[in-house]
Amino acid sequence: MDLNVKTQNHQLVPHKGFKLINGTHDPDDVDQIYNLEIRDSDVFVVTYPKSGTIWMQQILLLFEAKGDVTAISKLNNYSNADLIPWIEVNGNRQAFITAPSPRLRVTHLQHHFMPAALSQRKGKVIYVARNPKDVLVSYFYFHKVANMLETPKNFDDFFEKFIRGDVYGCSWFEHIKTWYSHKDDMNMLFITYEEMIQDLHSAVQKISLFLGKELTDEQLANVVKHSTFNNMKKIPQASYEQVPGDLLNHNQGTFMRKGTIGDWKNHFTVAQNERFDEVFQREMKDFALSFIWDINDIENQLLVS
Ligand code: PPS
Repeated sequence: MDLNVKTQNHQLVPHKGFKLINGTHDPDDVDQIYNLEIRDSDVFVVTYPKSGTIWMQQILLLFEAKGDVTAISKLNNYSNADLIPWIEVNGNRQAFITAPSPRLRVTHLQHHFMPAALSQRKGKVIYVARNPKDVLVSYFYFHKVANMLETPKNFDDFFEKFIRGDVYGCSWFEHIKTWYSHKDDMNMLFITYEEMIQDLHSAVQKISLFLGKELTDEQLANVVKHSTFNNMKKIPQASYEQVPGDLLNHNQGTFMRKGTIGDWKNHFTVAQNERFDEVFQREMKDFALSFIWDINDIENQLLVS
């Protein structure tokens, strides 16, 4: 999420079935994204917040640098988010028009705002999805850290807000269902955070194939090495460490927080979990997608295979 725009209040502004952040997004500008001309080399990473955006940004930057992490570290910017900007943030749409190829961008926007040309199979889209229970927990902590988001009263209150979709990104369920329903209209790779945790090497290989990247085995191995959680945590650009304290309250936590699967178990009460499952079943009943809910699921899967 873009942290470089200082906002005076944390108001979410309803706009065409979505919510924009006052001061960070300009509704008129966001509306014009739909008409952008798209080049075949354009790549949009689409995520619901806290689903692994910065992770994918790091992987794409490493592809461009052929796995050379020093090339990224030398770039004199706040963070990966500046190097692969958010298309919806004030000023970024205009810059996109004349930017040199390849134009790599990220977005949390819903599908209906995005360039119509994507649905004519121009450019590429990578949708990263994450188990919504872990998204909720990650988003709760991020609200405490990020200046432009309202500090949550407590976890219970935030839980209800997330379920209602009363957060930036709106309903997790609507986001994933809408985007997924358009996956065959566009050149889209749909990938999950959990499969990246499970086998980062295979995931990176899959992304590289999708983007038509020609990397040697050694370069690919370097992309993997420098996009692990522990290594990214050490790189200031990848961990938002350089973002000034008035935008990101570093005393309240870190952007690269835990980077794991199943942290929801440390936060949800039994009642909250039952309620979440109920909503999940209702919302996702016609949607054939399964998530790894617990790190032990991976171990069980490995035992079975
Ligand atoms: S944002 O603010 O929406 O752009 O956040 P986003 O980058 O989408 O998500 C942040 C969470 O992704 C975790 N992360 C990673 N996990 C595992 N491996 C790697 N390499 C990695 N990089 C980022 C990050 O720690 C946040 O999740 P939580 O659960 O809070 O740790």
